[in-house]
Amino acid sequence: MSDGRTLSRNEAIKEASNFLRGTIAEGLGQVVTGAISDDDQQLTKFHGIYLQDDRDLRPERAKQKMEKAFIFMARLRIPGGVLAPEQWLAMDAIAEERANGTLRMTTRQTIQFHGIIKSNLKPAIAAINAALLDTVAACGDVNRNVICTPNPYQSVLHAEALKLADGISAHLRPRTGAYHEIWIDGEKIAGGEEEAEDEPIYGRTYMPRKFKIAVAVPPHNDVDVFAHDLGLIAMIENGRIAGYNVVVGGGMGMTHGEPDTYPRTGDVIGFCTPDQAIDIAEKVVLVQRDHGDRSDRKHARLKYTIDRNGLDWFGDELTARLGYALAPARPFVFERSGDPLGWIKGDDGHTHFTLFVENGRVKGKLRTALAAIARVHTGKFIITPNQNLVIAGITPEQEPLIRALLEEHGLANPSGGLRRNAMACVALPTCGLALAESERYLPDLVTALETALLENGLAEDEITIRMTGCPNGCARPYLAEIGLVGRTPGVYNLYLGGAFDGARLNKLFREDLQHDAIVAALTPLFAQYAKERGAGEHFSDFVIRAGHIAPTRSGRTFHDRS
Ligand code: SRM
Ligand code: SF4
Repeated sequence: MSDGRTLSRNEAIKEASNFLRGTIAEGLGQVVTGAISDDDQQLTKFHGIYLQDDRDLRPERAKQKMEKAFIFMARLRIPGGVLAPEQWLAMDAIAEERANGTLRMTTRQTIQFHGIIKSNLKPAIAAINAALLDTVAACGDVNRNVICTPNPYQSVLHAEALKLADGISAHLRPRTGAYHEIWIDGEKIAGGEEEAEDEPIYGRTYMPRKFKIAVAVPPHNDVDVFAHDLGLIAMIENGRIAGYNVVVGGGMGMTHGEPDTYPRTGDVIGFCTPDQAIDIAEKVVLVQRDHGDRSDRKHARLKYTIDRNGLDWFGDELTARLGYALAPARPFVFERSGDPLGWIKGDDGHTHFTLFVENGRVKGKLRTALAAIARVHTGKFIITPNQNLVIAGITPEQEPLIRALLEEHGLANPSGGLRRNAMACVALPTCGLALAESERYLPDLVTALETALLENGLAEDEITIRMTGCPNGCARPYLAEIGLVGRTPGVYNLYLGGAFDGARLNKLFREDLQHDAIVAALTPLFAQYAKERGAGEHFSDFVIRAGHIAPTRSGRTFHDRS
């Protein structure tokens, strides 16, 4: 869809790229610079790779008239976040040998490596390939890592949901041979799908913009299903997945000062049987491929395609491509977003431990501890969509050993309901789009807020808080009860009223706050909440009931402040 308007520059880059090759291979060989060309920077995203620079070093490098401290970020594709312990160990080694010594678990259940210098990039990707993993389509205008309620070992229902996530991921994976040609020198990944020099689903210019899919298993909305272009909510009836409710048109990103950009919660449009789900994913992708805005990347996501044309139009387009209509949506209840932390027992008698990892950053002692567990663990490591880690499938025989290792390394979930539900995006120093700190600041802000919570007897209350360094929404801040979005260094907008179950967006409460002002704005609300809340009433529902903020009922009314 371009309506005669000029296509965006990225469309030309994709078209001319020969299925995502561009001049990446040549650029990697150029030793005079740590960077690659502008056009290739757009193309490497489809291979899961970003050119970044260490922004902490920018002033000093500029003073010395040196080129920026260029580094690459590489993001894995791990549908459902499931890794074998050996794969974890392999990633741990890559972090040490080829990146900045950290593993960064993301809000889409995968791992990012930061700080890879150019000469380390190919060896890093080759090592990822050797561990039977890849970075294909982890970024770029394609279907991204498919996320799924973590822990397929919890029950057969969870396992079935993961199978669907895997199936969708494989079905929508780009078919170009460019990835293996460039990074693995033509070698094919063991067990990988056949490559073909055609893109039967995407075509030469792929999607207008990124596309995201999540599979949820109620009562946990731990994937934030309403934040996705396409969400599938498992409908459990008589102990089995009878099918999935289909949700379309969710997304988070917006731009400060541009009200025609906004976060949006997806709409539930119907129900499908399990065997229809992959077909539905493909056809939703095709509608967006053909009707998404290819002129203005700020309006190119499915949420805008739907708001521009209407939900009925979208339903008709989908039905026409499917050749059948979706059944009416079925009732469902979500109890919460985020991760329930700690120990649970699965249906098969195995136990699972969900460990809180502050902002998903695995480094130092935590890295050492997790590697020690990976060396003896016989189950899986599962990254959650909330940057945490499940040590899953622990046998009764192994449980004492894993418990001992957790204790020996001091790995326990933190006290504090706010901290346990806190999430921050990466932001500085690697993210080129960051306007303010996020990962490096949120822990301190939570500490400051904990004082007010403790004074009001709310220390262990579960309240969600999410921060991002810019309005793109990478930690899904607009679905948090307390959302903080960076404006400029040290300055944030404060959003309130996002539902605890992730079904309602929040709304702007105060603009341009610095640290003390954020604490000052929230402290009286905590005090009033402690005194006046109803039984079981969440903080966000309370601030709406008490009249502090209006509820946001749709993406289009997100910016209305009445
Ligand atoms: Fe994101 C761009 C990090 C999840 C919306 N995101 C970026 C980039 C690549 C910056 C860039 O384009 O130069 C960030 C890299 C920072 C760094 O140094 O690592 C980045 N996004 C992240 C991660 C690592 C945040 C985290 O702390 O975990 C998440 C990686 C997910 C993954 O593994 O695939 C991450 N990003 C998200 C999410 C949440 C989600 O997908 O559930 C969103 C909001 C949902 C959505 O897409 O609507 C999100 N990221 C964006 C956007 C805005 C998109 C939009 O429609 O407006 C951008 C900017 C862009 O695409 O132009 C962006
Ligand atoms: Fe970077 Fe903004 Fe995403 Fe944070 S929200 S990682 S600052 S793009």
